[in-house]
Amino acid sequence: MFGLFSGCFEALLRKEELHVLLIGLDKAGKTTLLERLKTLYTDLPGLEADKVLPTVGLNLAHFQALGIPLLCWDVGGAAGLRGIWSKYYGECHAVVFVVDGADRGRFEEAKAALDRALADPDLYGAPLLVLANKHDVVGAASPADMAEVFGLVQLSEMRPCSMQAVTARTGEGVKAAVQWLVENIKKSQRSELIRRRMLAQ
Ligand SMILES: Nc1nc2c(ncn2[C@@H]2O[C@H](COP(=O)(O)OP(=O)(O)OP(=O)(O)O)[C@@H](O)[C@H]2O)c(=O)[nH]1
Ligand SMILES: [Mg+2]
Repeated sequence: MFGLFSGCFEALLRKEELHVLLIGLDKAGKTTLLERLKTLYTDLPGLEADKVLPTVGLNLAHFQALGIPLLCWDVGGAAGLRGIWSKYYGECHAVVFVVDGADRGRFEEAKAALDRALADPDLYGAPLLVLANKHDVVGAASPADMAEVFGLVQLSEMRPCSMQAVTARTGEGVKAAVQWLVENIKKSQRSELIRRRMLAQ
């Protein structure tokens, strides 16, 4: 019986676009990552890293990964723009919090921004992937050290969590990150919550 339900759910997920919200401080590398996702998963290559500008509004990428259609929202991370993040919380299936792993001087600020986001009830249960970006930079913090700083063990009491190293500039680690996202969104009960919320609108 469970197999039948999970099969139906799997079929529904294949039709529905899943929403992934990219947040993090300014200069963390969110838009570079979004453009890399386009290059890896669509026929139209994304912008080269040196063409990417700071984000003021919203950037989007639609693509298919592991047979599932995904829509990524990339919003600006500058201090004055972080208030906009919450507009997307209610409809995102998962959150990706991008950190510049080479900028240890901003880890505290990043952790505070992440904690503020996760305290919002609209993100209840949303799987969280923290990306230690800029892994190509010599001296960048290891994902294990960053997991400690960002308190991943405590965060995973409330939601599925993972910390993974990526290099958005080259794409290193990005496919593994997408695989974690798809697998954890599939397992998450949040998808049903969002579907009901959208049907009610
Ligand atoms: N070395 C290195 N630099 C990167 C990487 N990813 C991004 N960058 C650089 O980091 C800077 C900021 O990248 P963005 O993608 O604009 O950062 P953002 O998080 O979108 O910033 P906002 O739009 O201001 O929130 C740019 O100079 C990028 O080229 C990476 O993997 N390695
Ligand atoms: Mg940006």
